[in-house]
Amino acid sequence: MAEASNLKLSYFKVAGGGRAFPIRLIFAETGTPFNDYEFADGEFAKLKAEGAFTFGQAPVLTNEDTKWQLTQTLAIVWYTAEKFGLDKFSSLEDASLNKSYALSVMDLQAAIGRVVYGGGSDEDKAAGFKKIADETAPRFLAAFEKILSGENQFLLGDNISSADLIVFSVFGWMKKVVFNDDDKFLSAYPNLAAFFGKVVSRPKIAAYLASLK
Ligand SMILES: N[C@@H](CCC(=O)N[C@@H](CS)C(=O)NCC(=O)O)C(=O)O
Repeated sequence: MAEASNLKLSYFKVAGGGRAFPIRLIFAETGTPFNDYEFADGEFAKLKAEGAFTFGQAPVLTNEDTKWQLTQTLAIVWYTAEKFGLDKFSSLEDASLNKSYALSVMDLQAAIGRVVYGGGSDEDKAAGFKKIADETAPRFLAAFEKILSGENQFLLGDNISSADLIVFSVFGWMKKVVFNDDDKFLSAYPNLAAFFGKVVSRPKIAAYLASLK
């Protein structure tokens, strides 16, 4: 097991884990214990009004001893992945690609989020999801398919890194909300389909996913 942690991850209770999901996957994959805290109803608004959060948003990672606090999903992803030994790159170029892939797939997440949380009518949402399925998603799927076309097991080589877990999280969410939880959207992307299989069959990830059922 990795170094014991006094870290608390605070987030909303949302189906699928939302922005906290890739962070939870990093704790799982690195075998790092942490305080996985979900706000009770109304608690976030109360704490936010009291100024408990640096930027008034969640997820928030807090060191329970020092009260050091970190916000922004990707900042938390990169901090935990580096601190607990998941992200170990032999070059600045790979370390930078790791961030580039994560930032890129978060653009896809933002596009989906605008449809899901944008407040449009059911018709607006259906049109938004169709545009994502027909135009936005294929652009990202094709890009990651190409990145995975070589001999590498994962996006940055044969070791899993935080970019893999972010891509896995966002595509998993997209599958649920845009593609009716159907794997068919991967049929034209064999490398990505194989990549998904490799992520879910990692023992600690598999155990974590099983614990959610
Ligand atoms: N870019 C930020 C966005 C964080 C964000 O939008 N958090 C939402 C929940 S998903 C939130 O805290 N909403 C409540 C609020 O803004 O009052 C990140 O990735 O952490």
